[in-house]
Amino acid sequence: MRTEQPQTIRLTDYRQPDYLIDETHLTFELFEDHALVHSRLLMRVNGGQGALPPLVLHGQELTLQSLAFDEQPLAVGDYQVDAHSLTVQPLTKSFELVITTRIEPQNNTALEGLYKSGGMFCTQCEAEGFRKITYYLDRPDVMSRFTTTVMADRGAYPVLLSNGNLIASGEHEGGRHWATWEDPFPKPAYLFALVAGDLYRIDDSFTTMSGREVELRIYVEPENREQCAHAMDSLKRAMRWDEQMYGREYDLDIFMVVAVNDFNMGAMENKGLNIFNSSCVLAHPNTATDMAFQRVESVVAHEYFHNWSGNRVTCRDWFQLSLKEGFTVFRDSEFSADMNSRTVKRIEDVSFLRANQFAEDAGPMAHPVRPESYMEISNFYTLTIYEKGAEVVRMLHTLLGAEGFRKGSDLYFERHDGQAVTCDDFICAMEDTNGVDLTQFKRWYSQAGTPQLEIEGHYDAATSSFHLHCRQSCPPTPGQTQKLPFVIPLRMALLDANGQELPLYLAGQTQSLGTETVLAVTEAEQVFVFEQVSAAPLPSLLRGFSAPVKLAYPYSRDDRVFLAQHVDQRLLKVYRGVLADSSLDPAMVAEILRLPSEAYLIELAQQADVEAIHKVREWVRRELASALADSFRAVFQRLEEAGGSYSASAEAMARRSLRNTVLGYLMLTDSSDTLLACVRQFVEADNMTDRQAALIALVQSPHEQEKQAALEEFAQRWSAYPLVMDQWFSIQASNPLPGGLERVQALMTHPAFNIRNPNKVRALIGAFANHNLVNFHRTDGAGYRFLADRIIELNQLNPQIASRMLTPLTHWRRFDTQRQALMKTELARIMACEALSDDVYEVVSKSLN
Ligand code: 0A1
Ligand code: ZN
Repeated sequence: MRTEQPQTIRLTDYRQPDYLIDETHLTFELFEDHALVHSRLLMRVNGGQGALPPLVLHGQELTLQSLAFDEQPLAVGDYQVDAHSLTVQPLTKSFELVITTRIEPQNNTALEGLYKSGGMFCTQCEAEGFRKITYYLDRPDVMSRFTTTVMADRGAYPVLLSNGNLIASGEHEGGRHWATWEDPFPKPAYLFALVAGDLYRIDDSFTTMSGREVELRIYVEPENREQCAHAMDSLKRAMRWDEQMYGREYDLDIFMVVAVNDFNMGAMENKGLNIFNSSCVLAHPNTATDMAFQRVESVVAHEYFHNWSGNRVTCRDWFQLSLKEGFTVFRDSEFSADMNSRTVKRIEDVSFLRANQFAEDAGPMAHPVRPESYMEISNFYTLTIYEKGAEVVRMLHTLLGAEGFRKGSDLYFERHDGQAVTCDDFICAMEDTNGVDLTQFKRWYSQAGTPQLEIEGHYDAATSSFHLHCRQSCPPTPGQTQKLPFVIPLRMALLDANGQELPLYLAGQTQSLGTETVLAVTEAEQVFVFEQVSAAPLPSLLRGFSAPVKLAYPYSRDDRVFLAQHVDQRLLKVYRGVLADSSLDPAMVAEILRLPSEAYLIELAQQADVEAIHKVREWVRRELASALADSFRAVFQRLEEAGGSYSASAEAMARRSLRNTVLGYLMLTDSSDTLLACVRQFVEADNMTDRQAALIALVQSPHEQEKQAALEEFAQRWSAYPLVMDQWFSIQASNPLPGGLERVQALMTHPAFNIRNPNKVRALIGAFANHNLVNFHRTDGAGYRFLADRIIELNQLNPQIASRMLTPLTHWRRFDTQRQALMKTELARIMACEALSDDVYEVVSKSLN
């Protein structure tokens, strides 16, 4: 057990920095067994009269080689160094500090700071990785102009990149070369980036709305050169969209994207030099599924959008993380909605939020969109900050309307360009442009937990009025027992017996609100009275999921079927009708056929019975499969005929989505024809979406021979493609058939598996613990023990990934007492480890509390 606790950082302790850094000049000498970082900082005291405060620079895992103040080398007694900082006493208000540190990128398995991914050097500095490169004021409110020189062996590292524009380059003796990059925009250190490697470059260009020409470059390892077209295309569409929808233009002459195989997250928005997990760049129909194509599109857009929401206007401190992340996720999801089917995108986002963010909000790590404290900031790149944060921005958009929202965002960007600001500043810009008071709305930023909204409707025939009684509450979360009412935008309509929307007249208002409106629920209890309602209506509530709440309305079963489709009475009939209607969007039909995920059903339950949930869900799937078999066959046939050869269009993706959903159902019926069709699809598919869908259906089927043959064939054919092998691992890890743990343990020794690669960890260990619930929650606790062992191993190698893998164990309160005990035993075992990282310590200690 570690003896000393990590420090807790609190929002209320925020203070302005004592010193500022006007210019940062870096020189990197890269070698195989170490790197030297020379840093020259032009600094000055931040305001303040009187005595100069000591200068405390952040620094971690650095070997200090030399330190000079205004060209005077400092002797050992002139400064103090500990594990986290370097302290010196400045004697003048402004000064130049020159520091040389030595680091070992080749031994950096945490993938934070400067590290090696395969044969390439790269960086990841958000949130606090820069301090592992050199001593610095590593906080987002210290913004500086950077100039960076990279020196390395020309043969092994022909490409040398950093932020901004290339201003000079040249040769050194001994086969080495160098390049100097200058970034004209002041930025915090977390947006710094450097890349050195042997990379292939794909070029394109973009003309901005003011007519400037921007060079676009994607750098990848040479074998991936054919897989970049979709990312480049997405980038150009994102650039155009941000001009059209937000009036935001790109600001440098060059925009670069680099794909790396070893990366803790999806991607990083470093100024002018985005670094991506290769899984979020590479996409070719032969190797990537339609889902992967959509992910590439949205992540490329997300990182690009950060250039304004994050870089030009950045965060004052890390408590404001959602300021950039919530806003940027909202922006990227609107972009995806505009590029694809808006409805399908919304359903996907909402399902994901409900299954995962709601669980986070109900667990031991629950925190507000603006947290109040943390031990390790890396633990706060959460679904609450990103997805719930985006819902909060979406609610503002709903309440202010598209135009009001746009005016607010224009003012926000204009007022705060070049600044490091807070969520309050964002809200203030919205208030100032729209003349509204959002004080109560801001509780979404300060109160954690998922609000409950209970609504009852009463019709009064005597007065032709309909009363909507709304009651809101929010469960307690760690550190917050009492909650005040939120502002909940409730988009709603009233339907008559034919499913027609009725005109809405709120009591006391003379004008009709039209047939759909957004009510603001602001009180703990509140009644809305609608008049001129001639018969008892059926309310349609929380349309478009207008607020991230749990809605309870005592709908009858009939009401629900009616809401899904106005005419039919029974679910099967609804499904049959939907399947027969070839005019419907196939992607939408696929969504309708998708049952709620096991994770969502567990989230809904007070105490979840994992086996019962799995069995009942499987039983429903089988029942649907046999009752609707004819309809499914007809659809499968119809879509095959419509199919033709591969296309990447939205329509073709929608068809594949429905056809493969239907194939999944058909494979649950005992039909040899279907088995043949599935094997044929696996063998003959001209794209990865269809091939993978067939493989999943085979793997989850009882047909051992066909399954093994397909798995082997797949592994042989794609062994040279790491991202395809990730799919192969993940399909097997998610297979709910008995023996799941043993299969995963065997795969750990497969030559393509590597615990140092985060994508592999997610594909095998993550998929098992998060998507194979019956096997993970085995009653003998072996699933938990396996996960805890891997976390202990990862804690040494990569604390961020170790900590992320902990999530399923932290939800122990959801399960029966026997499982709770087993899960807690594993958490306690992890807690007892020596040398526990801050990352793992924070999550384990909070979940055992
Ligand atoms: N800002 C990035 C996410 C990111 C955060 C941390 C990282 O390393 C620990 C890497 C990326 C984004 O939102 O895309
Ligand atoms: Zn982001």
